[in-house]
Parts: sequence; C-alpha cells; structure tokens
Amino acid sequence: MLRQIYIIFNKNIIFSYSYALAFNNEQFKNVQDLLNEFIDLPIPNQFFNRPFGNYQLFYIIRNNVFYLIIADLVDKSDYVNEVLNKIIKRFQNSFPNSLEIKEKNKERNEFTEFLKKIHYELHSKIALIGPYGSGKTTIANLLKLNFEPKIFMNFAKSYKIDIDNLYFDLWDFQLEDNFSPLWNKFLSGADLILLVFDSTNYKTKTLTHFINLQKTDGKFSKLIIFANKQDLSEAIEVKQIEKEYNFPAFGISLKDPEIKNKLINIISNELKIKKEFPSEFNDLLKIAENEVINKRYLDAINHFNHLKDICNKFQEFIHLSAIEQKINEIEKLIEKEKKEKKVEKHKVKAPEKILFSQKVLVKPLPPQVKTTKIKTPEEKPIKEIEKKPEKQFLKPQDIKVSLDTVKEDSIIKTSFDTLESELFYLIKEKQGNLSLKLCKTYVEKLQNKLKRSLTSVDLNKATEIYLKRKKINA
Ligand SMILES: Nc1nc2c(ncn2[C@@H]2O[C@H](COP(=O)(O)OP(=O)(O)O)[C@@H](O)[C@H]2O)c(=O)[nH]1
Ligand SMILES: [Mg+2]
Repeated sequence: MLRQIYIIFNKNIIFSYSYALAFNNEQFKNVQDLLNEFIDLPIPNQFFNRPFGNYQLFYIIRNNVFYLIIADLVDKSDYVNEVLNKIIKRFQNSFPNSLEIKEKNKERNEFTEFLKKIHYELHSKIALIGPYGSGKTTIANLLKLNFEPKIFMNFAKSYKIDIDNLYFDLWDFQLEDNFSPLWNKFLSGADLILLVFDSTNYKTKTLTHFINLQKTDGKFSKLIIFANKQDLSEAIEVKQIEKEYNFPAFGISLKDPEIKNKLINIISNELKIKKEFPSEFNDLLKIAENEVINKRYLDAINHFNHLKDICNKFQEFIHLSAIEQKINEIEKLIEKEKKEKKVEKHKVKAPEKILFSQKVLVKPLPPQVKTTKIKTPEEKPIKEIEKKPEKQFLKPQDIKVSLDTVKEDSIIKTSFDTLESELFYLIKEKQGNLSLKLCKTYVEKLQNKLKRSLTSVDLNKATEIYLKRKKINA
C-alpha cells in the first residue's frame, strides 16, 4: 500500500501526505541522507526503487523537483511508478512554479483530495485465508461496501472495503478445498493476510498448512490470526491455542454486535493507518509562538517539545524540521539572556535613585582659585589647583535605595515581602536561576491554577518542578 508521499525542492520538503506510518524520525533522517546523496548527483526523469528497512522507496527527479513515495515491500514498481507519474502530472499542472504550493491554498487542498483518492488505484489487497467453514465469508460480508465484487475466475471474489478512510480490496476464496493449489495465487501481492480458524475445530494439519502458506507465498504480507467462534461453549481458549502453535491470535466471535468496529480497528493498527492529525495542533503552535514573543522561553520550549512529539507520532516531518529549528533558536535566546545576566551581575552599578532619610548638609565648595590649563607641548605645566576643597562623605545610614533598583542578588532570605522573591531565593538556593519577572509569572500561574494563595509548601514544590524541568530540557 502507499504509505507516504514527499515532494522535495532544494532539499526542503515542500509538501507531504501520509496514508500510513512508515519510518520514525531517526529512520527518516537516514532516508533523507541517502536521498540527498542522490539529489547532489541526480539522474533526472528516471524512476528509482529500493528497499529500505521494512519498506520501499520509489523516487524520481523531474524539473528539479524530487518526488518520493514510501510503500510496502509487497508493492510492485510498475503499479507504484504509474501512480507516481499521475501524482507528478497533477502537481505540475496545479503548481507550475513548485514553491507556489505554499501559497495556493485552494489548489493545495484539491491536490490533497486527489492524493486521498489515488491510494485506491494501487488496489491494496487484504486476503482472507483459513479452513473452509471458519467464518471468512461472514467477515467479507460484514466489511464489504455497497459495490459489485470483482470475480476472479471461479476461485476468488474481491470486495471494496473501507478501513479508516482508505479503500482496500478484500479477497475471499470461493472453493471448498483447503489444499487447493490456487491458494498461492490467491495470496499473491496481499498487503495483509487475515488467517481465520474455528476455535472449536482446528485440525493441526490444516492450520499448519495455512500458516506455512503465509510463510512461503506471503512473506512480505502482514499477518493477523483470528481464533473465531469464541462464543461457542466448545471453543478452546485463545491462550491455549497460542501456546500450542506459538503464534499470537485475536479471539473473536462474529456474533459479537461490536465485531465490525473491532475488526476495522485491528486491521487499521496492523497496517499502521494514520489517525487524524490532532486538530488542536495549530492552536498549540500559536500558544508556543506567543510564549516566545512574551519571552517566556522555558514555557515555549515545553510547548514546542510537545508539538515535536505529536509530529513524530504522526510522522508529520514537514512540520518537524521547522519546530526543531524553532527550539534551537529559543535555546540560543536563553543562552544569550543568561550571558547578559552574568555580565550584569559583575557590573557595579550606581543606584539609579537615591533617597535621603534625613537632611544632609553639604558645604558649598570654596571658589577655585586657579583651574587646570590645557597643556600644550611647548608649555610646561603650571601649578594646578592651589587649594583642594574639603571632601564630603555620606555615611551608609544616610542613603536609602529605593526597591526598584535592588538587584536580584541582594534579596535576603529573611526579608521576603513577595511570593516571587521567596521563589526566586528558593530556586537560587538550589543553584537554579529564574529571573524575578519569570518567578512572578510562575507564581501567578500557580495561583490561577490552584485558585488560592500560595504557601511555602507550594513554593518548595514549584521550585522542585522548575528544577526538574530544567534538567530535562538541558
Ligand atoms: N457461532 C458462530 N458461528 C459462526 C461464527 N462465524 C461464522 N459462523 C458460522 O460458520 C459458518 C461458516 O461461515 P463462513 O463465513 O461461510 O465460513 P467460510 O467457509 O470460512 O467462508 C456459517 O454458518 C457462519 O454463520 C462465529 O463467530 N460464531
Ligand atoms: Mg466462504
């Protein structure tokens, strides 16, 4: 089956679409490395195809645009290349200038709709196998959509079915012969094999024959085993059957009113069909960006990391690189802020505002008799100041410094007049560093969350959480 489509221009993914999961982030980076080598020395207009891990890569460069399809090992290049050709034609028609794909919303949506449909052109196949009378046709009848089945000579019928918005062909064997030589042909090219047997009557020889059939003729196909008819009193427990045959199986009953959804779920999970991308992604992105604007960098990083997790889970690599870049930028901003703070700490700054608690009498300076004359090279220095004025000193108790000029460092533990200064000190005591301003935001957030004023216990907990998060983010 088609799993993912990527369109790459200048080594950047300009468009991607996923039907199902394939590679995780690390594996996908390896794919990109491999393809970048190819992009550096391209052979245009020629289809390439190579296996990579559990999947296959199909790719081509046309007009400097790189197209990549990730499909299953079972997929044949003739079919995939045909689909790829259609995708390229449609893309070139809709976006004569490749980069327009980012701006032309209407066309992009139409192109996405087109991709949704094109998956079915590969006619991805799911084959029902198992002994006669085990429940295969009953499953086919449960899942089939209202379309005429395709008939393959006298031995097979295929029904169009829908698994999480993707169409597949579900093949049902028509002969009452468990050992027919046509089973091999029936299996060929299936993405997924559903092996069904009757839990009340499973003859070793027959079941082993079907298991071997998958091993020899369907080795690239995925396999799900159903121990059916679990509703019957004679049914043997699935655990016991699993032990006997050493394979994992799903115990089911086709009489179960929920069975249709259960079957669809099991198949969807096995094929790793992609679940709907969370709709709140864009809202979360906005929140994260706002945190950056408001210079709440640690909160922003937490949000972006959460978004990164979503991208990885859904393999939306088109967003992933942008998010990683953003996290990098924020980390740099945090570093910069730290450095600036360090410099500030070492600077001895005169208080900006000095309040006198009592009147200080300062004697007027005596008139200067002679002031300094500008030296010229020829002139010799003349005696400078004849009489120095008497120095006036202020005593420490004469000076009161207003609070807004107090440096954070000088907050003394015993004189917390605000919660934020207490939190600031607690964090500092544990070798952490969070500005008073951010402490204030943190305290306000906590108060909003708890809907009460904070106690020392709360502040201690908040300190621990902050330090733990910082450690994780480090
Ligand atoms: N009690 C019970 N009967 C079932 C179940 N599944 C199928 N059957 C019955 O088993 C018989 C054979 O089913 P069918 O789907 O024709 O088997 P096939 O030969 O594998 O296609 C039919 O009479 C079904 O109604 C089940 O889960 N429980
Ligand atoms: Mg049947």
